[in-house]
Amino acid sequence: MRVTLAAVVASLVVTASAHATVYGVWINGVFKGDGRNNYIRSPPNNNPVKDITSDAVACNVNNRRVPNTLDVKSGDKFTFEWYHDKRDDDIIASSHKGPVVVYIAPASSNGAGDVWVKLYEESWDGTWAVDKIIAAHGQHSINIPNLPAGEYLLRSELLTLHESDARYDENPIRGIQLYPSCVQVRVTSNGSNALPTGVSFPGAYAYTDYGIHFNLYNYPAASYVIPGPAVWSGAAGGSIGQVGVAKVAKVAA
Ligand SMILES: [Cu+2]
Repeated sequence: MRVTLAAVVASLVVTASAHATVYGVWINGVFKGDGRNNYIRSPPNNNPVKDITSDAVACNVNNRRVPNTLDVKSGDKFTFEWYHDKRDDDIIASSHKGPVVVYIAPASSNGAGDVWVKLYEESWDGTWAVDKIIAAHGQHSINIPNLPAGEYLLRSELLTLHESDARYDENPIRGIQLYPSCVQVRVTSNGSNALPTGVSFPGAYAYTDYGIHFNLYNYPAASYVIPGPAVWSGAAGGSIGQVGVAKVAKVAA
C-alpha cells in the first residue's frame, strides 16, 4: 500500500469527532421545529454508522416510530438541516468530505426489505457535496415526487470519505462513515408515481464498492462513484443551498 503524507495525517485525526445529525426540516421555506425524536428517528448522538452490514444503515441506531409525522405534498421543497453540536454551528468537520444521497421508503416497511428508492444524489463537481452543505448552514433539499398518498420515511445520508481508504471490516478503527437520518412524512396529495422495488439497507452497499472503499487522498475526486442504485426516474430533483436563517426561524417559532 502506498502511504501518502495526507493519509498519515488523516490517520492521526482518527479520534476527531466533529460528526453531524439532522436537527429539523423546512417545507417550502418554513421551518417545522426541532425534529429530534419528534418527527426524526434521531440517534442518541451524532456518531457515524460504520458497519455497512448493520441494520443501522437504514435509519441509524434508533429506528423506532416517533410521535409526529410531517404532511407534505407533491412538488413541495423539503429541506433537511444538519448540525454538529448545536443548531447552525460548523455543521460537520471539513475533513468529512463526501456525497449526500436521499432515499424514500414506505413507512409500513419500517425501512426493512427491498424498499429504498433513491430520490437524489450529489457528490463532487469541483466541490464536495458535504462542503456545500457546510456552506449552506447544513441545509439541502429535495422536491417531493408525485407519489400516492401515504406515510413514508425520507432518508438523508451523508457518506464521509476521510477514512474510507480503509475498510471497516478489515480495520474497524477506520472506514467510511455513514450518517443516515430518517424523517417521518405523510404525503397528502395522491399522485400516480408509485415507488418501484428498491434496494435494502443493509445490502445496497458492499465494502468492495469503489464509492465505499475510496481513497480521498490519492484518487481523483472526479472518479468518485456514489454507491447504491441510480436515482429513480420518478424523482423530482433536489439541490444544496440555504432556504432560511435558523436564528430568525427560532424567534418566530
Ligand atoms: Cu465524524
